[in-house]
Amino acid sequence: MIKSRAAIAWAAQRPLEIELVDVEGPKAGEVLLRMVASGVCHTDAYTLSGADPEGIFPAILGHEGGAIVEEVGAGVTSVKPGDHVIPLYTPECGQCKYCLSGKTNLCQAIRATQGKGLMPDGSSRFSLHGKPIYHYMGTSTFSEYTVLPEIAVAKINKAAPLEKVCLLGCGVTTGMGAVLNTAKVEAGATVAIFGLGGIGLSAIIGAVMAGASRIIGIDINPAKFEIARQLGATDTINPLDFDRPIQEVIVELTDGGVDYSFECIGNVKVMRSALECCHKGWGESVIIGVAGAGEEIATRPFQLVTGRVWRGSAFGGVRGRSELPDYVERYLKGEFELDTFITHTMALEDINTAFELMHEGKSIRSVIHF
Ligand code: NAD
Ligand code: AHE
Ligand code: ZN
Ligand code: ZN
Repeated sequence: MIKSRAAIAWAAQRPLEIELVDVEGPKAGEVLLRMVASGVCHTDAYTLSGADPEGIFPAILGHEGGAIVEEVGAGVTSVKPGDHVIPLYTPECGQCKYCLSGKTNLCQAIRATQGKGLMPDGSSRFSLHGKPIYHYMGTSTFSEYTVLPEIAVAKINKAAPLEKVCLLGCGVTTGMGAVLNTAKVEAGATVAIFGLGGIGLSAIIGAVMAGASRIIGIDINPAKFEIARQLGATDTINPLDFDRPIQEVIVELTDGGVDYSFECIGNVKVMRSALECCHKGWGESVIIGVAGAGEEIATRPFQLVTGRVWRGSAFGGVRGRSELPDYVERYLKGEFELDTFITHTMALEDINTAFELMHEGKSIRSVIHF
C-alpha cells in the first residue's frame, strides 16, 4: 500500500477535494503508474455534473494522462518499471470479439467492471480511511499513483514530453482520429466542425491533414475563432449571429451542404444541425460529443433516406496499444503540435480552477502537473 495525492469527486456538482489516499499495489496483470501530467477533458466535467448514467462517487476522475510505470504485477510482460505510457480508457486486449473483428477499437474485455468504477477483479485499488474510492474510466489520472490493467496502457517513446503528449490520451487523438479513421475524410472534401474546444480543434488538425478544401468551425464562443483559424479553419461561424437554423446557413454557404460534419459538444440539438448541414446523397455526420442521461437525438428519417449518414466515434477509432504510439511518433516528427491546446497548467491542488476555466470558455486544455 502506498500513499498518493489525489483529487476526489465526493459527489456530483461538488468541487474536487485533495486527499492522501491509499493505493494498493498492482495485482496479476496490472501495473502501478506514477502520473506525470493529466489534461482535464470535458468528459470529466460531464461526469462531475451528475449527467453521466455511469457516474459513481466517491471517485477519482481523469482520463488524459501521461505516466511512468512504477511497478508491475505478476505476469506482466509488455511493460516494465521506467517505461513511459499513456493510460487507455479504451483498452486493447487483442483477444475479445471486438478486438478480433478488425471493425472497431471498442475492446470490451474489461468494459463491464470499468463502468462500475472497479478493476477487472471487481475491487478498487483506491481507499481512504479504509473505505473504497472508485476508479473512473479505468484510468483515474487525477491521482499521483494509479493502477491499470496491462491491456490499458500504451507504451510510448521516452523522448516524448509526458506533460504534452498526455493530450493524446483523449482529446487530440479523439478529434484527429474521428476525421482520419472514422469519417476517412478525403482530400478536397468540405467539413463542418461544431464546437471548438479541445476535440473540435483537433478535428480541424485532422481535416487539414486530410487535405479538406473547406473547414468551417462553428461555436457560440467567438473567443475560439482565432485559434481555430490558426489551426486551419477556413471559415468561422457563430450561430448566435443568425436568426435561422445554422444548418440552413451552412447548406447555403456550401452549395447544398458539407461532405462531413463533426459534433464536438454533446448537445443533441446541435447533433441534429450537424446531420442536417450535410449534403444530400452522401454527407456524413460524426457524433463525438457525449450527451447526458435521458437525452435523445432526433431528425426526420427523410434526412437519412436521402443519403445522409449518422455515425459516432469513440477515442477517434484508435486502437490504443497498437496505434497510439505512432501518434506520439508523428507528434515527435512535427506533423502536428500540442502547445496551442495547453492554455493553462497547474498543480493538482488547483484542479478546480481547470473546471472553472473550462466552464467559463477561457481554456482549451488545462494540464495538471504532479
Ligand atoms: P470543451 O468544453 O473544451 O469544448 C466545447 C466547445 O463547444 C466550447 O468551445 C463551447 O463554446 C462550444 N459550444 C457549447 N455549446 C455550443 C453550441 N450550442 N453551439 C456551438 N458551440 C457550442 O469540450 P471538449 O473537451 O472539446 O469536449 C467536447 C465534447 O466531446 C464533450 O461532450 C466531451 O464529453 C466529448 N468527448 C468525446 C470523446 C469521444 O471519444 N467520443 C472524447 C473526448 C471528449
Ligand atoms: N459513461 C458515459 C460514457 C460516455 C462516452 O461515450 N465516453 C466515450 C469517451 S469520452 C472521453 O472523453 C467512450 O469512449 N465511449 C465508449 C464507452 O464504451 O464508454 C455515458 O454517457 O454513459
Ligand atoms: Zn476525454
Ligand atoms: Zn479486446
